[in-house]
Amino acid sequence: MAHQKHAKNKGAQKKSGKVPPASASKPPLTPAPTEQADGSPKPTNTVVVRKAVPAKPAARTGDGATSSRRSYDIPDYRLERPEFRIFMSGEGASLEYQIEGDLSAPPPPIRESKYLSREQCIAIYRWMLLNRRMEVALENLYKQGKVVGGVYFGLGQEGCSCASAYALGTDDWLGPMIRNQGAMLVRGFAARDIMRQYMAKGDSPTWGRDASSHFGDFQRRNVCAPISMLGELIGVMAGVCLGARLQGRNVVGLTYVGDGGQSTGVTYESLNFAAVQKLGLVLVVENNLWGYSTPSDMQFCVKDLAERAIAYGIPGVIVDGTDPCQVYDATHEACERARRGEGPTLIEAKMMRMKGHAIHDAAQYVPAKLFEFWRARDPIARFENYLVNVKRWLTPEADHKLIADVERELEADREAAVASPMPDPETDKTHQGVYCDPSCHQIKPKYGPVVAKARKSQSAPSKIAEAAVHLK
Ligand SMILES: Cc1ncc(C[n+]2csc(CCOP(=O)(O)OP(=O)(O)O)c2C)c(N)n1
Ligand SMILES: [Mg+2]
Repeated sequence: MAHQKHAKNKGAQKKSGKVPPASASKPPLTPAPTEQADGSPKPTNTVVVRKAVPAKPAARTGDGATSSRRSYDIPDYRLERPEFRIFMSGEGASLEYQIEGDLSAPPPPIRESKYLSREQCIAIYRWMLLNRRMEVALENLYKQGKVVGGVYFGLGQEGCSCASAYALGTDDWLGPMIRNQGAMLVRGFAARDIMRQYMAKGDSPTWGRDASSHFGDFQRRNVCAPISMLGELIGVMAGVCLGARLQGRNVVGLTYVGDGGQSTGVTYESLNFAAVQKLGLVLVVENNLWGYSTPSDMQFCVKDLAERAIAYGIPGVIVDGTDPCQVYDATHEACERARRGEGPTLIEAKMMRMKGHAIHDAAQYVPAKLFEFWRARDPIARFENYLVNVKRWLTPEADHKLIADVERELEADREAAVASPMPDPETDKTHQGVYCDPSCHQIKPKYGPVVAKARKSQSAPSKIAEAAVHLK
């Protein structure tokens, strides 16, 4: 959400509805008009990911000099743009975060998707339900002492995880982070695999050798395992796209980084590399307002993280991360762009981390009013209302049946996962190795022989050819 970074700008923004220039060096953004006067979605409105390019040079200024100010286009598809800020107050034992702003608005409607059919919307809703129910089951397993290590939750972020992964094609790649367990489900991992992994079972994806969601599947599902060092996965996914291109294909590499993680140096290096090489990276910046106990207002000074796209020279777009239709449309268009070889897209998904960082964190530092505000924007409840009452694509009976089916499936998976054996060091000799050695397996190109040829580009062809040769 476009939370208020500086209280002094507040009045100006409210009046004009536009973001005022923060300083002479920061060009003003011009959000695209996306809604009707009453805030409801325009039926014909489409999510168009536009490149953050400078608009025409500004007209002459009054004193006769030509202004060198440029403006950039960052589409913002949300149907509400909450304005508030979180700040620290008090000292010593009474130090706390407080919130300032209007939190009284009713939750916005779901924006109609330009691409999703009735069946696809229901499929995403089902994934979101499974995502949530699985995390509830994991919390209970943890409390029963069955989980080895911690548990991470994506509560409130299910729409973002599931709808973004749903936009991928079979040939595309996913690089999820710890909160994207919904994306893992959509990509074909069963809930029982994820639960086994958390319990370090012998038949879990890593045979009990690694914790939480640190597993992937290069062979069948095209999933890179999450990397805990924040931002590192972006470079890996850029590498996946580059590797595929050298084998003659443009694939999508969808990955995620948080509002905290995007501050790392490697995020800049990787995204810049992907931009220069026009790799098919789709980066969802999950701005869930907190990085551990640091609010985003104390993490960065730009108003919206999508603005960072301008500096990379790639398209940036803002969506409501609690609205699966917005997330899907923006990701879908970014994927199409990636497959056409046009390069990366940065999607900022604004939402709220509705639990602590992990299960050990009660998130008492979060102002209660903020939780209340976002609870009313629960992605599952709002999408359910959209499907049942707005679109009437699900009857209440069909909805109850779908929920019961998900619960039944989940319960069967939970039982199977609990019944799985722990690894046995005596008998499990084939799975002892943590690292591969040269005799372990052959690493082969996935798509075919490496073809070193210059990428088509209007700008700097010699530089690009050089890069391709160098990387060969
Ligand atoms: C490079 C790096 N620095 C610090 C950490 C420790 N750390 C793990 S998660 C986290 C907070 C992440 O916040 P954010 O990126 O906003 O993601 P969220 O947890 O909100 O999804 C931190 C600081 C890390 N894993 N890697
Ligand atoms: Mg965060």
